Amino acid sequence: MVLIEGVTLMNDYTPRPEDKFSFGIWTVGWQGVDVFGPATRAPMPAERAVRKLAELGAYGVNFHDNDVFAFEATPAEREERVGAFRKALDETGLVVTTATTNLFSHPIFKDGAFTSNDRDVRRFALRKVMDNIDLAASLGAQIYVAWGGREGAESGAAKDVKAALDRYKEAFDVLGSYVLDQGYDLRFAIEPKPNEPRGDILLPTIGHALAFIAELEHPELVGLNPEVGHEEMAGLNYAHGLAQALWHGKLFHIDLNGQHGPRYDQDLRFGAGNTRGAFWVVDLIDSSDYDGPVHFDFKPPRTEDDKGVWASAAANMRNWLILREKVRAFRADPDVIEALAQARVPELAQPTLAPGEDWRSVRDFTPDIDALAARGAAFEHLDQLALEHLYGTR
Ligand SMILES: [Mn+2]
Repeated sequence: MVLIEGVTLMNDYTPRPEDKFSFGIWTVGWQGVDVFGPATRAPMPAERAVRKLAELGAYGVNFHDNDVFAFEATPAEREERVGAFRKALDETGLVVTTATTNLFSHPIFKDGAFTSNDRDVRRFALRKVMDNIDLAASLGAQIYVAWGGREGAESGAAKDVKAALDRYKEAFDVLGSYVLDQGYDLRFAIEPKPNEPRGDILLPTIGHALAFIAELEHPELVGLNPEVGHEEMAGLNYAHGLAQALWHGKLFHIDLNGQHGPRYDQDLRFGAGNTRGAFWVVDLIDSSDYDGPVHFDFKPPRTEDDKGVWASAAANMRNWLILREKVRAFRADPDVIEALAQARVPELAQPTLAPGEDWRSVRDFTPDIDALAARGAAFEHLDQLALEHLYGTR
C-alpha cells in the first residue's frame, strides 16, 4: 500500500499462494506453431515451466500427459520425464491442482477420441485417460479436465450426433467407475468449446455440457471447466455462464484467458481482449464460494521470445490482481451501493411469493401498470460507475 498525496492506492500486485494462481504446462510451453507457420520458440521441458512459474509466484500447474512425456515415449523415457517433473514440483512446492489428457494431437484422434467412429480409437482413448488419471492421482490432482477438442465434425452425415452422445456418456460413465473403483479423490471438469479444431464440437457451450452431465451415471463426479475464449467465441457472456455453473453447483475449475469476440481461439493473456468482461468475471469469482484454482489457459503470442513468454505469463496474474482491486473498490463505493438500490438489484433476491403464498396470491394481482411501465431501471448510472472504476477515474 502506498500513500500518494492523501490518496490510498493498493499497488502490491504480488501473487500469493492464497490467490491459487495456476497455469497449464502447455501455455508457456507453446512453441508458436499455427496453421500458417512452424515453431518460433524452442521446446520447453515441463520441469523448466514448473521452475519458471514458481519464480513468477504461481501456486499450481495443470498438465496433459504429453506435456510431460511424448506420445511415443518408452516406459523408461516416460519414467525419466515424470521424474524430472516430480522433482521440479517437489523443489518448488508447486501443486498439481489439475490434470488432463491429450486426446487431440496424435493423428489417431483426428476424428475424436471418446466419440471417434472407430471403436478401437475409443477404447484406446479410455486406456490413455486411465493411464494419466493414475499419474494425476499420484501427483495429488483433484480435478481432471476433459476438453473434447476433436469430438465433433466438419460435415453432416459423417457424425451421428445422438450415437456420439451415447458414446460420450459411456466414456464418462466408464471413467467415473474407474475413479470410484480406484478410490481416487478426483472429479471431472468438462471444458466446452464451440469449434476449432473441429468445424463443430460436441458440448459446444456451458449449457450443452450442463444438460449432458445430468444424463450421466455419476453426475456428482462431473462438473465444468468453462474458458473465457471458448464462450466468447460463441458470442456468449462468460460471467453469466460461470454464474449459471455456480448455481448448478458445477463450477469445478476455470480457464482464464482473453478473446476479442467471435473469431479464432485467441488465448490472449487474461485481461487482454474483452477487458470489461474480465472485470465482471473477477467480480463474480471474488464474491462467490468458488475456491478452486484461478487457472490461466492462455498462449503467449507467436511474436514473443522466451522473455516475452514470461512477461505474458506474469501479466495474467497481475491483471487478475489489478481487476480484483478494482471490483472490490466498486463494491465498497457508497455511490455504487446507492445505485444498486436505485436499480432494485437487492430486490431480485426477494422471492416473488411471500412465505405461505401460492399462485392464488398473484392470480388477480393488478399493480399500477402505467407507473411500472414509466419507471426507469436506472441501470446506466450503475454501469457507468463500474466503467469509471475500470477506467481508473474513481
Ligand atoms: Mn482457448
